[in-house]
Amino acid sequence: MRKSRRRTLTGLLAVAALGLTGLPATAEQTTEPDRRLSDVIPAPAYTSADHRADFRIERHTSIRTQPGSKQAKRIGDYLAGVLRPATGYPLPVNSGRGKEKTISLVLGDADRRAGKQGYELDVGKSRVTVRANTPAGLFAGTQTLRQLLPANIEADRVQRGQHWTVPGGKIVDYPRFAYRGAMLDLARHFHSLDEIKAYLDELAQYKINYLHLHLTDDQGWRIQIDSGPKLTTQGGGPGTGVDGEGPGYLTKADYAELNAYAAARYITIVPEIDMPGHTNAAQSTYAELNCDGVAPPPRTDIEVGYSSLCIDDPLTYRFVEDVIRELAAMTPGPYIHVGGDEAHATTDEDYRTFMRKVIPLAYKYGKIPFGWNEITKAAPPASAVPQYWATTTENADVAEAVKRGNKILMSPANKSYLDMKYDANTRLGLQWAGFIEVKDAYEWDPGNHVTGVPERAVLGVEAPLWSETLRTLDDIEFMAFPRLPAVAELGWSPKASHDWDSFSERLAEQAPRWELRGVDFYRSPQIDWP
Ligand code: NGO
Repeated sequence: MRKSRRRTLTGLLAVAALGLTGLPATAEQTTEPDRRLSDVIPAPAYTSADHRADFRIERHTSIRTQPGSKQAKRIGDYLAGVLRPATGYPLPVNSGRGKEKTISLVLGDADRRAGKQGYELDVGKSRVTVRANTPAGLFAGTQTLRQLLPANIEADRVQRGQHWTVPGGKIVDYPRFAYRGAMLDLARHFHSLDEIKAYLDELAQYKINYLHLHLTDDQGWRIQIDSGPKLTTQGGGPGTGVDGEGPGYLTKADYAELNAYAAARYITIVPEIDMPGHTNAAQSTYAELNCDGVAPPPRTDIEVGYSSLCIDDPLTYRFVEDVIRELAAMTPGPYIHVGGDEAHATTDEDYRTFMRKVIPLAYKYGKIPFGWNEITKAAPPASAVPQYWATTTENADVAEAVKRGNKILMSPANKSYLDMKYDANTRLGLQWAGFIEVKDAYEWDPGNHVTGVPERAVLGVEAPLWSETLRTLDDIEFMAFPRLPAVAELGWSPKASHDWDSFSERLAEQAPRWELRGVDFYRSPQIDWP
């Protein structure tokens, strides 16, 4: 039904453009299909429409935020910043006269179901109220409001003649899983501060609340560590990265800036130092990190599984502790990822020895460790988070970890890896875990994917993006969109709302928004794009 509505309107637009209707030239912009409260990604938990209560943002609309709350004010400013360019309206925050139509951002007393991350959105004729128990919930609610406006709201210039209507009614919304993540690999190719910020801007709109940064690997070391200055100047310097084309690193100041930028979008950074394998960048920089004391040459190929820190050498643990101490000190979030994947050059016994020394170091510096699912072999404490990246739906070690109380982060490579090619013709990406079309990324259930890992044992979902084949922000965007919103919906929306037809229609409506924001994306043949 909705498709035919869109087609009719497209026809109307074409006629209007030809000037055959006698409508003023600007009228074509006002004929965008009405949006519905449920036309949002991720799908809201509960909506109830009231067609007589549509709200229209007008020249004199103002934004009011919870008195006394700096965070609410900051969210109001962020929202105003999003709405001003296309509307051209002043949208004052907390300085209107009080009689005008308002968008109110209220903290406290939200519906109990909203919990710590959800919100209530009430749209009436003269007021929109977003209400939440926490600033994170309030921010999430404003992201919904953004998507409820016509796509042109994303334009960076005033859209004359456009009516800025929000559909009337009520939403109560909250996430299925507490953790909804994306991951970016800075080691294979460094991505600049501005590129990471641009990615954060997009993630925030889909209620992603964690960004995991893969900071070190065989090909490069991308985070400043004062106790090992050559890690970045040499290990992240000129010639590093796949094909020697991805040099660069984050200074501590960059990293602080990034954390603040993420925090303003209610996103927490999870930094990863991969070990005991994937360590060639460090070992080719500091010879003493090798058992034989000889530094191997730097690597710019994409082989995996050949490097290992020297498990029996106390110096290894002094190095690791220095790194974890410094990283913990500069990381405001609760987590540090210690890697642990593909340690094929380390025996199982050595792997356990290593992890049993390293995991406590994370706790020692006040952080909860994450590790790729191999970490379950070392039986980490129940609060540690194994990240499932395997392509199988059976994994005895992970099922055992669940019995011991660990919650699992789900990012199966054959479902949620954004670096897998869409199909055989995709010019970027890898294919070791198979092709992943949008529908493949959407059609799986994180709460029932691995035997022995039921919904209650799932912390959330993550969509990792490895950078072996990526260079630019366009490359990142092309692989992330439209699959990232699919994973975001799996992480946020109630299982009962899961529906490919609905999702694919809502996804199609994101396209004009991406175009207006200059976000590159893959025009999957599975979607009926406008
Ligand atoms: C694997 C491997 C990474 C690769 C990635 C490419 C994990 C956890 N380890 O995922 O080193 O970059 O695949 O898809």
